[in-house]
Amino acid sequence: MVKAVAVLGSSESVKGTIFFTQEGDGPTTVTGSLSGLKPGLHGFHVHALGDTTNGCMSTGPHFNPAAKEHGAPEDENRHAGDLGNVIVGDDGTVNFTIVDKQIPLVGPNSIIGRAVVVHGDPDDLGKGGHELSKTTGNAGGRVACGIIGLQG
Ligand SMILES: [Cu+2]
Ligand SMILES: [Zn+2]
Repeated sequence: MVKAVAVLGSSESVKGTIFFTQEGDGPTTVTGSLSGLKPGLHGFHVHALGDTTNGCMSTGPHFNPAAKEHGAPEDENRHAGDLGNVIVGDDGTVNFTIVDKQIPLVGPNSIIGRAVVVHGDPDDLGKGGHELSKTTGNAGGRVACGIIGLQG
């Protein structure tokens, strides 16, 4: 079992911790808790770079090793990093579990050393008809991020 973790923080008092586990070459299970967000849907992605020298802005675009378009987690045509939305409750917190096959912790497309990003707005999953729908899901600003690192 390979394990990883990302600790999220930001200037906007958003906080959270995201855990990743993968058994063999099976899917990766993502278990997270976030707080300090506005209620409702927030885009949640793996971005390509684990670089926070300029905050979440320097984490690059969505992780996209197969050069596809932005989409929903269940779509065939999606970025590997497209994990959809998390749904924040009225208290500003969310606890969630995502199981996904395109974000391995080992191998050439490993997400170790990349970043998870939480957005200020809903991800339209590529279907919003906005000029940004097919690249970012028009999910708004990057309100929190964390670098995905190996865990013992
Ligand atoms: Cu994103
Ligand atoms: Zn995407």
